[in-house]
Amino acid sequence: MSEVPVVRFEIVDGIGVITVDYPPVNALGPGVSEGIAAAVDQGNADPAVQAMVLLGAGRTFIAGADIRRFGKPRPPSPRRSYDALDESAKPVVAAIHGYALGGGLENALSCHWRIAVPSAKVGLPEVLIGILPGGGGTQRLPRLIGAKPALEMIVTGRHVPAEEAKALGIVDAIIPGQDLRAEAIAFARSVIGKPLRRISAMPPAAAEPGLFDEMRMSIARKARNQKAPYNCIAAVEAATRLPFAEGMAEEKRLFQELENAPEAQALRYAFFAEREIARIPFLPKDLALPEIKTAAVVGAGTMGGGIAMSFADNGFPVKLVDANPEGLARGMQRIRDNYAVSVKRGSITQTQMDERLPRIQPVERIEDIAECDVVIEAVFEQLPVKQEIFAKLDAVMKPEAILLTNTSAIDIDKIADATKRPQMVAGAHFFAPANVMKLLEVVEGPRTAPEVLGAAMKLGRAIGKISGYAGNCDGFVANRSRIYFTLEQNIMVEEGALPEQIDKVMVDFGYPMGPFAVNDMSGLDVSYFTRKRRLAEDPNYRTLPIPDRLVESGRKGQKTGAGWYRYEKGDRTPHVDPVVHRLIKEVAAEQGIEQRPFSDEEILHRLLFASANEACKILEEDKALRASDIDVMWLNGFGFPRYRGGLMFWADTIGAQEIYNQIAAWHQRYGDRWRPSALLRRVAESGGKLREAKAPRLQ
Ligand code: T1G
Repeated sequence: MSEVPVVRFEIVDGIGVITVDYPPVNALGPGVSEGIAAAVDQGNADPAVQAMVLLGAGRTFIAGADIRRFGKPRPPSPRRSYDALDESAKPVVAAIHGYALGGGLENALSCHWRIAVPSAKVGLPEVLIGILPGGGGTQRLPRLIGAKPALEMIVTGRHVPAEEAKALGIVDAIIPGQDLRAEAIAFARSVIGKPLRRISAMPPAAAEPGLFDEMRMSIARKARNQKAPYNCIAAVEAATRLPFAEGMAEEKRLFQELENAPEAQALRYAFFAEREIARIPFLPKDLALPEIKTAAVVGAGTMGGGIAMSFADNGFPVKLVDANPEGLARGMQRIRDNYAVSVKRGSITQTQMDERLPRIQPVERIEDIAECDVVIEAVFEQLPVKQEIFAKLDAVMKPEAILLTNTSAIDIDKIADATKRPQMVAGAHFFAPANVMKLLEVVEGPRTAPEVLGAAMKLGRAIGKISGYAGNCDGFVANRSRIYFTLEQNIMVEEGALPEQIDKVMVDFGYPMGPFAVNDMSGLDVSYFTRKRRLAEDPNYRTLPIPDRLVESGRKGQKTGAGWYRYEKGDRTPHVDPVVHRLIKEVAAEQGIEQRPFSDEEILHRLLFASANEACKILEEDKALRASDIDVMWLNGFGFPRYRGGLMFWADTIGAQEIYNQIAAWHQRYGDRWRPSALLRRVAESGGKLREAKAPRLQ
């Protein structure tokens, strides 16, 4: 229990003001719920108090239960805030700014009125951390707004903006929010004497027939292998069948089934890992970072356009440069088309499109971006081309400008060599499509200044990305940690596993698509030319004869109607193709490879053990900071199933010792590509957790 009260109670002209003050987000940490209950009881006992308001200090209302307390023993709360608020004899108004999420919204739903500022967001996102609302949200929200909208909110966990919350009936009024406290007190004064509206007293919510089965069917693919979404549905269903108290008991039962389940543990881990990745412990806390207000992107191709959209989507004016006028026009048209598709899909409004598009200014001359605070180069993945661009940028950009490259593999220092200011150069590796994928690898070159590294990390967050640190090496962290996944994927096909078998294993494991179907979608020729380039650089490079043969026979994937799979015209559904089976057998025979059957387990382990081993090597070399960072990269860059926590979190469900033993055996059988990482061996011998592994420089 912190010394400083986390809940304050003051009386202002007959109105009891209950303020939750538990930074950073007023989560329901130790003493908060009890503090609210005590304040409500105090207000009810004090004749000077006619009504009360509940609000949060700082930047937000209550952002929910303290997630750090889950999975740990918690002393039973003598009196929960929800009950005290619900039973209050005097009206209580929840005044919401920032976020009212989870237990925060549940406290507000236990109040008799709710008001919010225009920028506020409300939601019950518990399903996103593998649980369900455990403070009455599944019983109160359906009663207040109806079963269908409540079900949608609880099963998706989405944050609902204030205006929509008003339209749904969650909040009763939108207040300007210039002076939240004064406006809340005024509203509380206006409801004195009005009948108290207790949601718990409302009858079970009505629901159209089939509502819950429809929802179960609609989430079947996305929620496979998961339990929380289904328990959410069952809890809301209970709100349509049971009286309030019994519904609360059912909610509790369904909640307890989830709290310590592997799914919830993995999702909690992912929540905090995605916050931890922002920290670079070797950067001084008080490091002054240059402010970035204006940006430019060089290269109006698919990546350049997506990067420019990320800036515009987050309020930044951005100049898009391309020396080729047709290329620039095509790039701008692609951006307009992308926005139009998003409006059509309803993921953004026409107003948002009209606000964002003008922020992207197409320019042909590189001189026209000289005053921008940061520039991101996104041209062809060829060193000479990038060096030419950086030499030009060095000549025209203002001295304090930060120069970033979107290369996915080229040595940052070789690019920085083209400038007289290598300390201002770093990598900013976006993932395709750049305006959608949340992951951004910020690559530190050997001469990158700490301010530049810090500023690039911060910039990533400012444009809605999850910035992750990466050291300068081939493939940086994300792609490098997946190199052996791709190699094993292809070698197992040479040895007898079928592409569709491998894809089924990974889809059953939880991936949205299998690796071969993903290859067909992104085009087999892209990696074909990468392999050719690498073979030219290194004669010992392990080629992949089967995908090479596919490309050389014109099968480049979806775009040619055939790749690893066959595709019907205008349809992206992959169909197994006996032509590919024959080609695989031919190449294996030519290579003298005896083919054999594969178990699903061997397939899964070959792909993910190889990746975990390489992830350990990346950490050993200080090219990544934490194993949990690599997990965040797999979750947000490669579609790794979130409810499994990430590559290293999943590896711990197998155990470092078992993984090490298997890799050591494969090293004997297959040779150097399976050389076990020393870090992996150390973790195995110490009985440690791979997800807790860190780079030597952080030890
Ligand atoms: N518990 C503990 N710490 C939390 C927290 C929480 N609920 N929410 C945020 N933090 C920490 C976070 O780790 C970070 O710490 C700092 O606050 C800032 O967060 C009974 C069972 C509110 C939208 O799921 O979605 O209620 O890294 O970097 O980007 O039914 O945080 O600085 O040390 O994310 O501005 C339900 C989770 C809980 C909301 C703000 N609530 N939080 O985003 O800041 S379950 C949630 C968020 C529950 C009840 C049930 C976001 C945010 P640090 P941040 P942000």
